[in-house]
Amino acid sequence: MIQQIDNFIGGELVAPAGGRYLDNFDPAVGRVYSGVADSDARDVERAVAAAHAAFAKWSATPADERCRVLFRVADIIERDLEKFALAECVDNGKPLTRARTAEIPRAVKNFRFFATALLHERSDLHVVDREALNYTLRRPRGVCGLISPWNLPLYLLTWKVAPALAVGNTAVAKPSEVTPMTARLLADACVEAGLPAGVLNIVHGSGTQAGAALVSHPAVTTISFTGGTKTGRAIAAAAAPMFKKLSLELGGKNPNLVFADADMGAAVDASVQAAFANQGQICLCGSRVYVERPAYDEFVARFVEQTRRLRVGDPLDPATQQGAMVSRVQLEKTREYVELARREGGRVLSGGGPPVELPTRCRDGYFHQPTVIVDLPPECRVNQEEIFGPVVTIAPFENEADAIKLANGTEFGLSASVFTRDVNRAHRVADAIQAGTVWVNCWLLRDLRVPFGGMKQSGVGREGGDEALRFFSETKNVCVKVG
Ligand code: TXE
Repeated sequence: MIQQIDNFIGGELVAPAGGRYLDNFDPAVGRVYSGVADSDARDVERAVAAAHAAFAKWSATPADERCRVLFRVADIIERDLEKFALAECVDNGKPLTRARTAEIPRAVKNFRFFATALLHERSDLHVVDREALNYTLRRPRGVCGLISPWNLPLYLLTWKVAPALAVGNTAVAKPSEVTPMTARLLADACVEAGLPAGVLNIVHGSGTQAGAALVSHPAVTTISFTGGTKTGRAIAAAAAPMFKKLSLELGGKNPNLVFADADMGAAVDASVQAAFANQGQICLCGSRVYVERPAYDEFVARFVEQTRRLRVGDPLDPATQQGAMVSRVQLEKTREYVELARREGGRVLSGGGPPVELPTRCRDGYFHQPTVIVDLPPECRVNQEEIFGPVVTIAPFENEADAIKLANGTEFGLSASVFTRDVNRAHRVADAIQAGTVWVNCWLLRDLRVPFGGMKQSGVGREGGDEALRFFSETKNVCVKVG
């Protein structure tokens, strides 16, 4: 009998109203290893009612007590790090080492950061001559709907849960149906930490059924979503007529610009990381690399050599650097894009198909080699659409203006990296790139204090730091006449 993952509603594990479960696959072996509640509007109704009932008390709980509870949740995840890391690895296919050293510790940090950030919040006071005082109150918004994807399952879920709860909201979370296991463990951590029943509820199931019911529920005031741009569009359309407060973190097609004066070794290291970390399944991955012409040949040779050395294998093996892709759908999508690249005139310099050697256990897993493609024009589909797999394209550019034009030449605007030793150019180019985050001589150095989000079709709104606390708060001005 495989484990069935139930919903977490009102502090208890509850079977879905319809009694149905979706298959949950271990992508490294290509087999079902658990079932996940296939919830519908009835389950969402129940979860929203529990969140609604818990709101008055939780929002009135002193901030330092809320902070203490969230800290306890962080401590429990940290204590059980191995259990969480294994769950994320088996659900998602990512190397266990990555889950253990990056994703789960970052989820712990989310809870600690937002719990303490709350204690440092300031409020504004504006004085109008001797006539009036205006002060600004920030209050929790009520029940928040938190919808998260499968690529960084616990990190992106807690990135929403922690600030929403810290501010005093209650929440109904809908994790990705493809990777539900860490959310299931989070429910246990919340109970053990003493989080009052109903403050966090977790409803599992498909996006079109459970997710859509959450978005359209009239008692859910606020929706925070991370996922694909197409889904974001559907959610925005459903939420807009109800005037819900909305944050959308969507896809990316992020450029890496490497100027000829850059430290080539560092640029190659960071660009390989940016292209293939988490099998290329991070919205911030640098999937289009542009290199200044004089450095192009050297960069490509070093990049390909380093890519070939990446070890693809069993995610449980500590030596593995590239695990399995999350699902058969994602694997097929990646294969189709590689075929498309060939038809569009691209030359595959490395990878391009399944790995040659895999342990027997992983024979039916969803693996794809890290793949490097050159000779594709900037406007082709492979250079315009988000693949979300281990595929990178490299092309030359002639000068700074050309580099900026290429960087900005897609409908996305999530992040970018610039590699140069010229500090003036670094600032100039960073300013000209249309992206929510620009890294200079690095990739994915994250600071939870800074605003995070995308321009153009990469999203609406900003999360992170104060922005998150403000997003999950209602703002009210009180004007008091003096004298
Ligand atoms: O994302 P979805 P998927 C991108 C990436 C990937 C594509 C699809 O390009 O290939 O999205 O991946 C829920 N109403 N990113 O299918 O469908 C869904 O159940 C309400 C980028 O996983 O957007 C899940 O919980 N909810 C990304 C969540 O939305 C709905 C990370 C995300 O699912 C819904 C992951 C609906 N109508 C994928 N439909 C990033 N930017 O980090 C789905 N959902």
